[in-house]
Amino acid sequence: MRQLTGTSAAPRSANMASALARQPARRIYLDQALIKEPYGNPTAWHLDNPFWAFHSRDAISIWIALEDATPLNGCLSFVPGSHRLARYDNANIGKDLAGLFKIYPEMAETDPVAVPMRAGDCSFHNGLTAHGAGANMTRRRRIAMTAAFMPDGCTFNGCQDILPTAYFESLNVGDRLCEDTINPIVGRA
Ligand SMILES: O=C(O)CCC(=O)C(=O)O
Repeated sequence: MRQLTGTSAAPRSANMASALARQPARRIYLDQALIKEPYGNPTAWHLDNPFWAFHSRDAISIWIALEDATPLNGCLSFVPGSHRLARYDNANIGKDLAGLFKIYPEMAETDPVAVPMRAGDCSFHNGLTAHGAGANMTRRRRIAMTAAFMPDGCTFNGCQDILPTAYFESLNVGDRLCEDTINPIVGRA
């Protein structure tokens, strides 16, 4: 479940995201807990931004390990450079782990990189970077959280995703997503 809790934004990480993407200002788009239960399934390869209510080649996700994340309990893996190959076509996060590579066979030419983390570590990835997570083969939950940062000035693409229904229904495709109570500015370069 994706949840919008804009006021819990972490300004320091948003500032880092702005600096990484060389964007003058950045809004929070979503945050959510990511709990992989004991013996939980893998997370299929996917891109983040095509699920969202705006399209941008400069959106950034942060993933924060709240417990150690290891290859055994389902740390993230990434395909380096895949954001340069991505369009906005995406695969579902379902049982077909490799569905994304049927859409983008060229991404499968690069070896993925697993990124184990200690609790408190984080990674940033472009919203068009191919990533997934392994199964949790352990007896304990793997607990993480993520937030998505949207460059200021992005426009609504017609997809509701996590937008509250009343706000979604007030929008027309092409409107700027600049409602500060929903997507506050949380970082400046
Ligand atoms: O934490 C996970 O298992 C996967 C998270 C992920 O891929 C995402 O939030 O886009």
